[in-house]
Amino acid sequence: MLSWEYPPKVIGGLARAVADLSEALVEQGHEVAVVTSDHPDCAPVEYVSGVRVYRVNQHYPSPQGFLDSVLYMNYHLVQAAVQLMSEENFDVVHAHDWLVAPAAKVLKHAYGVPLMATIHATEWGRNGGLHNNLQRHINDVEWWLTYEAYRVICCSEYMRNELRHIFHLPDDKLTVIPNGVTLKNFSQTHPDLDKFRNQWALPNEKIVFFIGRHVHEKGVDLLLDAVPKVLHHHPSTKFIIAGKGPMHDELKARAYHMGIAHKVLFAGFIDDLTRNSLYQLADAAVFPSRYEPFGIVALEAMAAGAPVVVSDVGGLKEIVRHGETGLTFYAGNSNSLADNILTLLYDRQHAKMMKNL
Ligand code: NHF
Repeated sequence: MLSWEYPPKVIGGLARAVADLSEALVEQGHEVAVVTSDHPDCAPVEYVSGVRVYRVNQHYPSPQGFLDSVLYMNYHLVQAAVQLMSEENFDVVHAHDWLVAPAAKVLKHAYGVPLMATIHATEWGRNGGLHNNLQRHINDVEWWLTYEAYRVICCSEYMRNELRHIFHLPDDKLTVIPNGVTLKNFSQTHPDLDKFRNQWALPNEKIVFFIGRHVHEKGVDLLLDAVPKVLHHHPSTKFIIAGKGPMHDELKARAYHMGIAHKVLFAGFIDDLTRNSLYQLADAAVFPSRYEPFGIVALEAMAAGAPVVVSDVGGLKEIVRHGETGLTFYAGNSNSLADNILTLLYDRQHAKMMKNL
């Protein structure tokens, strides 16, 4: 497996998806080696849940810019993979997203092994089109990876259509395999949940929870825009926003200027135990994405027992059946988002029913 992120380096859902897939393959009796970029807390080579993980230096030599850092990482990925593949036979090279495309192409041709590619998200989709040279370049590299790959995997019907449309991929090259989550990763919570809850909200406050990258496509700003209406109808509500990203400071400033900062708690990066506990306590877990190829976070929230409100886009629309397994709102519409959050806060029976499904 080639993946630029792998737990504990978790930037998006990709890291978790690659780890879960690798561990599941190991459980089925396969051998999996992951070559990925480094993390300060990890050894360069280690076994994690049966998966052999090689972590290479991403930032050496000191890159001039983002694309340089991607290329240097790829040289290091190739170097580590060559050491491995010269000593052992591998049946498949599986590349995840464009960031590892150069390494994937070299390894495919050097060792004559079939290359699989999973496209977790596209630059075109993330940006609602291609608006500058960097975006056009990334789109080209994504196409290049799908061109080189023997088979391309995507995670939802929505993505199948997107890839067909933007890369003109033939149908027989494309397979939809939805992501999954490992239930046991979400069962463990803080030993004293009441005490834990007191650190986050007042006893009478309901909890609305978001976790994800703070980027435009994830729609955190839409959640902030929904806060005044929710508070108007349900004043005792606390919004907990976990995660980080380029929009983080802007979002905090926005909450301040909207006069809602006292009701919105920015939690930053949180560990798994905190995440699971907040899911357990949440009256609504909200994923207001504008673009979402799959939306593994929604599955995680459901696995951890939180009732979800998601936008009706991409993979989210395929995961959540409105009124049955969660609620969906009109993507991009914070008024519709507020209404659906309020439904969960007021209709406890319904929320409980969806939670227990
Ligand atoms: O869940 C893992 C993840 C998806 O929708 C998510 C995304 C990136 O944007 O496949 O990849």
